[in-house]
Amino acid sequence: MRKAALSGVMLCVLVLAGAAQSTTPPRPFDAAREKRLEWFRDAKYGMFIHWGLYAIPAGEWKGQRSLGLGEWIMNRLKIPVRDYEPLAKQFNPTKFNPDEWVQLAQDAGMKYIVITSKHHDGFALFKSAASPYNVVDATPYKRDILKQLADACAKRGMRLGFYYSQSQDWHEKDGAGNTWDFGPDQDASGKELKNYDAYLRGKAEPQVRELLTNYGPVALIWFDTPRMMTDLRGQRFADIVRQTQPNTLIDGRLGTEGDYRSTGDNVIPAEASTEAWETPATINHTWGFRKDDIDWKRPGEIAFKLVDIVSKGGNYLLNVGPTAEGVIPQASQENLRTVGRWLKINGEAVYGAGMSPFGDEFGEWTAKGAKDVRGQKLFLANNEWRVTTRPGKLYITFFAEPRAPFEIPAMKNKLLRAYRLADHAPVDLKTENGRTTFSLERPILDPMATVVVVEFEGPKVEKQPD
Ligand code: FHN
Repeated sequence: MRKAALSGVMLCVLVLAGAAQSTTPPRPFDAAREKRLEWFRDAKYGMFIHWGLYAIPAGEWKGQRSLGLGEWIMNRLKIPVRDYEPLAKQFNPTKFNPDEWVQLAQDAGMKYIVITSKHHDGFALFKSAASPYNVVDATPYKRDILKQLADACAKRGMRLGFYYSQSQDWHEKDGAGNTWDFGPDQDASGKELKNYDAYLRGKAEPQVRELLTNYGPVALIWFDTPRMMTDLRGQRFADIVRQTQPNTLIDGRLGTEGDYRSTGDNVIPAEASTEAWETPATINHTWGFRKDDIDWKRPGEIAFKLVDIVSKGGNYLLNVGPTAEGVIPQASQENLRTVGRWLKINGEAVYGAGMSPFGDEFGEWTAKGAKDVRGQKLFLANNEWRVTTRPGKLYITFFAEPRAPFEIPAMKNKLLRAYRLADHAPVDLKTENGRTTFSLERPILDPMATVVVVEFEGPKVEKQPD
């Protein structure tokens, strides 16, 4: 019965695992790429920052509320460049304190920061010779945001990467995306109607070169929404990165040549993967600040998503959206810091930890053909516990009181001992008929997430055949 159910599940997995993630097949082993990825694979948790002129309207334009993402307001309301561009004259983030931002990321337990250097609206948060539409040349603030953040990161040992919208640039007549001022990018047959290469060569490529030249070591470039990004065009960006800073990672949305896979926004795959990957995620429902969105993810949700992702082999890049003044909303800060306090005690289960050797704990594909909100086959997730690993150790993180007694998934290795990670209190293991169980004192130590370490013989879990 169990076998039949499992093979049904396996079938769905074969058909659909790619659908929840990327459609590209796993790439051959590349030693140089693996070396570049070493820090990324250990880091697990990063801070995404979406900041730009869109923080000024913050979801409302001339009394009209724009729906959806705060940073898309120009596009959603079809605001002409001549009306949107003057926002730069109001951009004066006097409360921006880069040290506080980096401190927040550190308090939160995040190991890298990725900030929007230029989003789709075309405005750069850095001094650029390629376009005067930047924070130094076009605003009363006049100071390079990225330079200040790069200095603060360097001082505090925080890795810094830059988001760069390579394709969409609504400010430029030849960039992709601004159909309301400059007409469609392509006709129905796919023929390009703008001089897209003029934009790429005149603004995007030089700006990416500036980012890689003027701010010290760049952990990664986070390209996004690769429209009309042919292999040749993508390769031009990849060449700039590789030639300027060979250790800089390229995310999965350049359109070609990424070092790791980026999932869809807020998408956590149903299953584990050995390929490096990252989930970019919002902490409320927008990336750029919106004054009406205060629906923050709670610390428990954030902790669950982080451990869920790590147990599947990925990284969690969690976004904050600062206000136009330069303040990261207080409530989101508090939630991040709560998770950071948990990580201070339980980080061994997260940083540098390996994925689950099991997988059944993730849940199963529905057998009834139901679809999720994205129209894909529904995965019925189990969110009670997750497993991460280090040589000779399993970290079982409980997000709810475990069923008592809790049965450790079957494995061939001899189990040696168990204890709570937070206080090292021993946990008794009981083995009967080849099944090992334990019970935790109630209520469990930390209702947000309690980690039990189980030590076993040998470096790696050897699974029992089903
Ligand atoms: O259009 C962008 C969006 O504004 C945001 O930057 C996200 C982050 O992953 N990327 C695009 C949508 O996928």
